[in-house]
Amino acid sequence: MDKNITQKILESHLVSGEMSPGKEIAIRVDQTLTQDATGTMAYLQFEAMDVPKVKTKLSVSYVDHNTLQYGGFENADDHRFLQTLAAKYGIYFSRPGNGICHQVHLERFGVPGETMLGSDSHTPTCGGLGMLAIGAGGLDVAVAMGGGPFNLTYPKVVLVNLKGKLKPWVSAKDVILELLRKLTVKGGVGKVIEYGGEGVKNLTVPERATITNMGAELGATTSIFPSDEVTLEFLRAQKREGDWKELVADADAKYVEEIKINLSKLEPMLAKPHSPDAICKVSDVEGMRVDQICVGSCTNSSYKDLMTVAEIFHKGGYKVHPDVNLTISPGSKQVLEMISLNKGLAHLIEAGARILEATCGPCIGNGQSPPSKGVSLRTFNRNFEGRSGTKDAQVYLCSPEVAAAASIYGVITDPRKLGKFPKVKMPKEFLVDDSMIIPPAKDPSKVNILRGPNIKELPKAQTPEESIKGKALIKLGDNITTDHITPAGTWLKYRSNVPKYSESVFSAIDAQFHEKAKAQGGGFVLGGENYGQGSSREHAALCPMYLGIKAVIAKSFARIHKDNLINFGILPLIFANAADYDGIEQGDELELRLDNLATSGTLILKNLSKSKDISLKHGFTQRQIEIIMAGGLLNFTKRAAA
Ligand code: MIC
Ligand code: SF4
Repeated sequence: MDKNITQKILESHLVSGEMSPGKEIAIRVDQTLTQDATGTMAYLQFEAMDVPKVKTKLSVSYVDHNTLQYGGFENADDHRFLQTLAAKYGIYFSRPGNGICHQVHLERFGVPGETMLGSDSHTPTCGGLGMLAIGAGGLDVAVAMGGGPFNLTYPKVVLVNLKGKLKPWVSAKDVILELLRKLTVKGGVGKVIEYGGEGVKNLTVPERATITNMGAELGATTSIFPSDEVTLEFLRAQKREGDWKELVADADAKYVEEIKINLSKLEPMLAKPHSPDAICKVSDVEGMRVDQICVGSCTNSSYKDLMTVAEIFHKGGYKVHPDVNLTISPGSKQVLEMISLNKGLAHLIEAGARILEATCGPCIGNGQSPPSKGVSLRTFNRNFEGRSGTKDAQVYLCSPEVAAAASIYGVITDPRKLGKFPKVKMPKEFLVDDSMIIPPAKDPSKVNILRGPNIKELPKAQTPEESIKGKALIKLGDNITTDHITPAGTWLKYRSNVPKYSESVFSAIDAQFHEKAKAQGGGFVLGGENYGQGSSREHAALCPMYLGIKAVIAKSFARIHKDNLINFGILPLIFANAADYDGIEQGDELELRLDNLATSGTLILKNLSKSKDISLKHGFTQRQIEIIMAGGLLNFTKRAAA
């Protein structure tokens, strides 16, 4: 039978389960990736498993999120913990300053045909190389490092058939914005987005990676490109041609759906506030005043992205408009070093750009919060309300080309007006220097793991009672993000301090939420469609668990967050009839009985305040039920090992 790329990789990594859409399968994980904001928790959990050394082919721990290390010792302590722990347990450590995990992993580690699990939702970036790279909660990654398989729902595979070639001033970002326009932020749930067609060869690996990176915003399990001659060229330029193998779909491979995109017909686009799928053409909002422009993030911080901006300024002799702040965050040390050696960096500085470190930076609200009601144009992947650190900021997402044009004119401008496009060629050779990646210790017994006072004990999940009673503590609408649940920005430094971080839960919606939840001894959360979209941060489950939340009842869930809730023993339940969402008000007293959890897919929720019974579905597999009954995945894994 002819197979698509996803089937080929899943089949060669299958540990158990039936390869049929909707069924649960378990796969072997070749590589793992963590970053500092999710990593401390993932490694505390890994330690709790008592495994002397990671069992993967390769595991890398990156520090790229909290590199400012401001306002106290917390981040620096966490980073020291991560570095010493990596040395002890056989993990490579990418030092702060070496770059954003996804960009560095693409450059230095991703391997076509292999699988990767990363504790960051944009792990699919390496799909640009033909790798099956999936984002997950830290606990799932910890289990994979301990040699356990990763469980997932066998995905529906969608073909995005590309033809033609991007026109000057139109870029890879516009391809993924077009898909977001077509599919929306929940259009990819349960799916792998596989790219094919004759247009694929016209996209470089970093361009493919821009597209697979932002497939996370579709809610997709992952996205993947074939591994072809272009992939080989990229790996050769990274001095890694030995990692290449060809991987393409068979001629008659089947897909559940096919979406056609003609690259030649695309035009520059933007995502409007406050959602990555609020797509419009640049021409629709042309002339709008802009306060801030940020180029970078794991979506658009490659050599080509930054050189394109540098060349636009340099060739045209332009300066940054006096009313605009332009910041540049390179994706990696490799990118930063290369653009400094070829004068691209000098051209950016000359134009008036502000150069930041090779990290996530403003993308996660670490600095560069826009002014009140400010308009910020970002080459990033998320523009959720408040994520920038300024609640009333209007954040738009766009390509580096659109960002450059607006930086010059101070208003949103169609970049095609700038005339001749300064095409940047891919380097024949990248500058390879892995000295900021520290290999694990030769003698782990000599390594002491250093822990600062910010690292608090892991809270333990409780096994559920047969009957759960409590109030509907909060009622929320559709598309609630993990940034709403556990915000980042100034809270980021408490990622290894769950008691403190729990004070942030829903703080932008209800500042008293955490006190209320604690005072009531926990309760229920009500959500609409696509609850928990966005990041992989397991804190969005762990902190509510700490506050006593027992179940989240919603119309539908985002994949990673649903898994995280189960991993921490919180029940993600779905209204059997979406209209029943209207039958519960915030403050209603509810009762949920779990007696028949294992025997029936339906549970009855009693709304005691309204004397009404509501049917809920769960769709849990036997394994998920056992995890919940064990009080979370950590207990479940320890029991299984014993
Ligand atoms: C994000 O972009 O939201 C993050 C910060 O990278 C998160 C991970 C985290 O919350 O630490 C993600 O995308 O998973
Ligand atoms: Fe970092 Fe932003 Fe990418 Fe998240 S989306 S990994 S914060 S650059």
